[in-house]
Amino acid sequence: MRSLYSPLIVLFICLISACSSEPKVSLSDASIIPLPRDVQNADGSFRLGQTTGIKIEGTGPGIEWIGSFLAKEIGKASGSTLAISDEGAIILQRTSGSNYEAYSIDISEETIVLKSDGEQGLFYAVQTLLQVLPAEIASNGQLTLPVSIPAGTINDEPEFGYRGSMLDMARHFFSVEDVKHYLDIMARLKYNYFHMHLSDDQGWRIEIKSWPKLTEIGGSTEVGGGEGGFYTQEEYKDIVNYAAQRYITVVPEIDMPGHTNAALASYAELNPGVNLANGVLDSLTKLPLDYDMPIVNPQPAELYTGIEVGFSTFATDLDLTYKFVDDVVREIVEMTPGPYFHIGGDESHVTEKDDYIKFVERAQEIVNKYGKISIGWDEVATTTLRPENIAQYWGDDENALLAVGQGNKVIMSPAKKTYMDMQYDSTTYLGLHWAAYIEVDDAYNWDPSNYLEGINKENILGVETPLWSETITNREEMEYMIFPRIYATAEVAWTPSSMRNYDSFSSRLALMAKRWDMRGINYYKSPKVNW
Ligand code: TNX
Repeated sequence: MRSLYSPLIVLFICLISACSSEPKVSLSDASIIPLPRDVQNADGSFRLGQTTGIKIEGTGPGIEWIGSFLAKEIGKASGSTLAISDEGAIILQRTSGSNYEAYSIDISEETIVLKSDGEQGLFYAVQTLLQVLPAEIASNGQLTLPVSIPAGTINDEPEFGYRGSMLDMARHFFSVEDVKHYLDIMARLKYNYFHMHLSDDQGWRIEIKSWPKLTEIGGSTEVGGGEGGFYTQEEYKDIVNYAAQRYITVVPEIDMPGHTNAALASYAELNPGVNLANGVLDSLTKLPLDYDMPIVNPQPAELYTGIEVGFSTFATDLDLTYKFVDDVVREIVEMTPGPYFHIGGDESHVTEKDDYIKFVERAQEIVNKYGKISIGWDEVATTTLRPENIAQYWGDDENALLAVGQGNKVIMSPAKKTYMDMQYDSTTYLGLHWAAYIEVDDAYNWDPSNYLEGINKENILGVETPLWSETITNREEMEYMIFPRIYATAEVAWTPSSMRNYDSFSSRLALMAKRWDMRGINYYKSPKVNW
C-alpha cells in the first residue's frame, strides 16, 4: 500500500509548493541590509543560469566595471562566467535624471532590469541584487546554477547623503590588504565615505615627500610598541582608487594641533620651544625680560606607544607650523579627489584656548585654499567655522549646537551609538567602554535627526561609524568589533527611521551570518540576535 501512495504524496507536495525550481521565498523575504524603501512582490521568478548574460545600456567605463563586478561575484561563487553582451537578460540601465544614488530593480520571468541616474545607484542596485541571491553567493564555488530569483520590484534611495565609516590606522597600522577588506565590507552596505585617521600621537601613516621624517620616525611604531608602518603615496592612491571603484570617497584626516606626538617626535622644530619671554627660564639665565628671542632650542618629543592622549600640541605661534600644515595638506589634497579634508581638532588639552582658535581657523583656511571642505571633530565648533565646513559630533552636545548656530552642518558620530571600539558588554575581550557598552540593538536603535535637541535632519550631512584601534591589532579583531555593528549603522544612515525596526533587522542579520561564515568572518555572536 505504502509504495502506491508515495508518488501521489510527492506529486501533492509538488503542487502546493510549485516544486523545487520555484523560489521558496518572495522578494520581500530576502535579507537586505540596509532595508530598501520599497519592495513589491510579483508572481513567478527569474532563472539565473550558466548562459544568462549582462547587458549594459548607457555608456561610461564605470557602468562596464559594475557589469563585470557583478559577473565576477557570480563567477567566483558559481564557477561560471556570465558574458557581457547585448543579449543579456540582466540589464544595467543608466537613466538621464540627476538622482544619482536612487535605483530600482525590476525582476520578471524574462529580465532583471537595474536602473539608476547614476553609476553609484547602479552599483547599489547590484549590491542589493547580490543580497537577494542565495547565501552561497558569498562562497568560493558553492553556488549551483541555475537559481531562481523571486519576481518583484525594489525602489530605493538613501536617507542621508554622507554614510561613512572611519578606520584608525594610527594607533595600530593596518595593511593595504586589510584596508581593501574594510572597503569591501563598506561597499556591500552602501557606505560612501571612508575616513582614514592617518595620524595621531602613536603614529604617522602617510608619506609626505617634503617632510620625510614623518614616516621614517613617526611611522615607526604603534600602541604597544609594534613596528607600525605607513602608506607610501602610491599605496594611498591605490586605496583611493580601490575605494572610488566602489563609489566610496576617501576622507583623509591629519589630527591637529593635539594628537600630534608622532609628528613632534619626527621634527624638533615643530615643538613649542622654551619661552624665555614668559619668564620660564629667567631665574636660570638672568636674561632681560624684553630679550627678543622668545623660543629656544625645541627638543623632539619621544615616540609614544601608550593609549592616554591629550598631552601633545603643535607650536601654534610659529610660521613654520603653518608651512608644515600647508605642505601636508597640499601633498595629500593632490592625491585625494573627494571634497573633504579632516583636520582633527579633538582633545587638544594642552593648547591654550586662544592658540587653539587661531590654529583651527588657519588650518581651515589652508584646507579651503586647496579647494577642500574642512571637517573637524566637534571641538572645532568653538572656533569660527568658515562657510561650508563641517563639525563631526562625537559627544559634546554644546559643540554640535555651536556648529549649527554658525550655519554649518554636522556629521553624527555619537560615541554612545557609533563607536565600534566600545565593548559590546563588560565581557568583550577587546575594546574600551568610556562612552558606553554598545550592543547591536543599541547601535541600531537611534535616530540621527532626533538624537540631539536642536539638531534636525537639515543640519545633518550624514552619519559615520568609527573604529578606533587602541585595542584592535589585526584583521580578526577588526572584524569582531565591526560585525555586526557596521550593519546597524548602515541601516541607520540609509533607511528612514520610520521604516526601521530592530526585530526585522536582527532576523535579517541572522540570515546574513551564513554569508559571514562562508567568508570566514570573525563576528560577534550577540545574544541580542536569534542566530
Ligand atoms: C576619543 S573621538 C578620541 C580618540 C580615541 C577614542 C577611543 C575622538 C575625536 N577622540 O582619540 O581613539 O576616544 O574611543
